Parts: sequence; C-alpha cells; structure tokens
Amino acid sequence: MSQKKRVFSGIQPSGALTLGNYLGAMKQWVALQETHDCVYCVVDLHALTVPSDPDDLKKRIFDTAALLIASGLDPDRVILIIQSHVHEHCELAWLLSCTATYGEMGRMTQFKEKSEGKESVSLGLFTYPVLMAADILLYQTDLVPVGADQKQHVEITRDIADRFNRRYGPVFTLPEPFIPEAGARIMSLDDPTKKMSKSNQNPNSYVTLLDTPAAIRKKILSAVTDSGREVRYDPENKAAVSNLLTIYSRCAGGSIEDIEGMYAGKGYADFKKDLAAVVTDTLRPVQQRFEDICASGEVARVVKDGADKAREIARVTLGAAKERIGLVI
Ligand code: ATP
Ligand code: LTN
Repeated sequence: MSQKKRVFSGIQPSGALTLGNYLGAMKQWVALQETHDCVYCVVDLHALTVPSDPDDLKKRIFDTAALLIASGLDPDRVILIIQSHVHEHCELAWLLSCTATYGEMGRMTQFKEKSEGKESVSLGLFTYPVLMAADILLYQTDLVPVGADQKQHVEITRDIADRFNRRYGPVFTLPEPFIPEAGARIMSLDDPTKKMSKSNQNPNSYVTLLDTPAAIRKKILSAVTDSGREVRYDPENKAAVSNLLTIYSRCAGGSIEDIEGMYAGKGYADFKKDLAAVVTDTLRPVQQRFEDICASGEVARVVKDGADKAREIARVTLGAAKERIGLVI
C-alpha cells in the first residue's frame, strides 16, 4: 500500500465554477497531487439538494469534471470520480445517518443559510453533511482541502467518525480540514460580507472560470469598493478592496504589501483595470485546456476509470462498517 497520506475533496456541479472555487479549493487540489494520494469528486448528489433542470445538470457535471482537469488535475495521478457512479457513498451515508444526530445537523451554518426564508426545504439539504461525511470516510481520508466555509462540515465528519469508532470499533480514519492561508474565503463582488458563490442569483457577484475577458473586465470594474480611494488591505474597514487585493495576490503571486506598494497614490480604477487583466491571464490557460478536453471526449473515460479505482477502496471500508455494526454480509 502507498505510504502517502490520502486526500479527498468534492465540488458541486451547482453552477459555473467560480474564482472562489478555484482560489479556495482547486489550486490546493492541484498542489496536493504532487505529494498525496488524491481522490476528487464531482458531488452530483449533493447538487440535488436544491432544484435544478435535468439537462442543465448533466452538462454541468461534465463541465465540472472537465474544468478540474483543465485546472491542472492529472487523471493519471489522481482518482477523479462522479459521486453517483460509486453507490457506496449513499449506502455509507445511511449507516452514518444512524450515528449522526438531528441536533447536530440543525446547527450547521450552511443549512441555516441555505434554508433561511424558504417555505420548503428538502430533507437532503438537512442531511447534506452526512453524505459529505460518507464521501470523506469511505476513502480513509487524512486531509480534506476545502475553503473556510466547509470547515464545520469536516469537523462534524470527524465527530461522526469518532462516535462510530467508539461505538462499534475502529473503522474510520479521522480527517483534518486543510484550509489555505490566503484565499480561503473569496467574497462576492457585489457584497464583500458574503462569500463568492456559484449559486448566487446575481451573475455579477462572481467571475466564472469560463467568463470571457470582456465579462471579467465588466464584472471587476463594476465590483463594489469602499469609501476613500486608497488601495489598502484592511478587511475590517475596507472589506471590498481587501477582497480584490486577495484575488490579485492569489492570481498573480506576490505579497499583498507589494501590490499595495504598486498602487500607492493611484486610485481604485487603475487597480481594477489591472486586476481584470491579471484574472484574465490566470484563466486563459484553463479555458484553452477546457476546450481541448471537451473536444477530446476524455472526460467520460477518466471518470469511468476513476469510479473503478474508487470502488475498490470504498467497498472495503463499507464492508468493514457493515460488519462492525452487525449486518449480515
Ligand atoms: P454553492 O454556491 O452552490 O453552494 P459553492 O461554490 O459555494 O457552491 P462547492 O462547489 O461545493 O460550493 O465548493 C467547492 C469548494 O470550493 C469547497 O471547498 C468550498 O469551500 C470552496 N469554495 C466555494 N466558494 C468559495 C469562496 N468564495 N472562497 C473560497 N473557497 C470557496
Ligand atoms: N459540501 C462541499 C462539497 C463536498 C465536499 C465533500 C467537500 C461534498 N462532499 C467531501 C469535501 C469533501 C462544499 O463545498 N459545498
């Protein structure tokens, strides 16, 4: 068996992938493939927790997988899967839902945010973290690279695994969240108090990985800024500009102080124009590879291969969990 630590993470095909996904999660996924045994997953079943059009969903699942490869994931080194292709995820989720509690699900911030003000909320949205725990625990995961918004879900996964292990005996590795120091929470372009989110109704609130240079420019030039005109990193008093500085630094490399220095004495307009160019340059190679990958038909082969490999790992863990619980296998 490989001595490398196992990494698992997932992304929902719930819309066009954003710069937030890229900087908060995908860049780490790509870096970790150098040193870890990685399993990455397009979590299509999680995306069903909110309604979506079936034809749109199908396209988004494929595009998401293609964008992950275009962003630098190497299908020969990582296992890339579509969640619904590996039925063990759902089966383990049921077993874990009998260990997790109603109270702990109700405390999840994401559930509170996504259900707020809704007349009807799916049961799947409520039990979302249990399926996420199953995703992670099936692969005996050590490290889960995610943006800051998902920390609570990784912590609850750990609690559920620990409770299961104490009740039935050791089955699951306890995972740790792995959150980038910078870029863990890229904020919305129209409201710096909210995270940039692909399911936001306002498309000007995010940059997608497939936006044209003209769209990127338009969105960044119209991003909200703070009072004053100084390009300075101060998340408390200048949340909007600080977010743009974080994006600049994560895309171009270089420290925030250096970037502040470059724009000393200049206003927001110059800074935003350059930021649009920096983001465009960052996304250009991803977009080019995306076109090639879609044209090659490679995605279907990669995810089929991935599912075959993933099942080998998943069925061992699921078998051990069933046996410990006392199911007849
Ligand atoms: P939705 O808006 O549909 O809830 P999302 O983009 O917030 O979707 P996912 O697609 O499930 O959520 O997220 C995939 C990964 O991207 C997760 O690790 C998440 O933490 C990270 N991520 C999402 N948005 C941001 C953001 N604004 N800043 C940093 N990381 C993010
Ligand atoms: N809930 C995650 C997506 C997700 C995930 C996972 C992330 C589903 N399963 C397992 C890490 C590990 C989100 O980003 N919204």
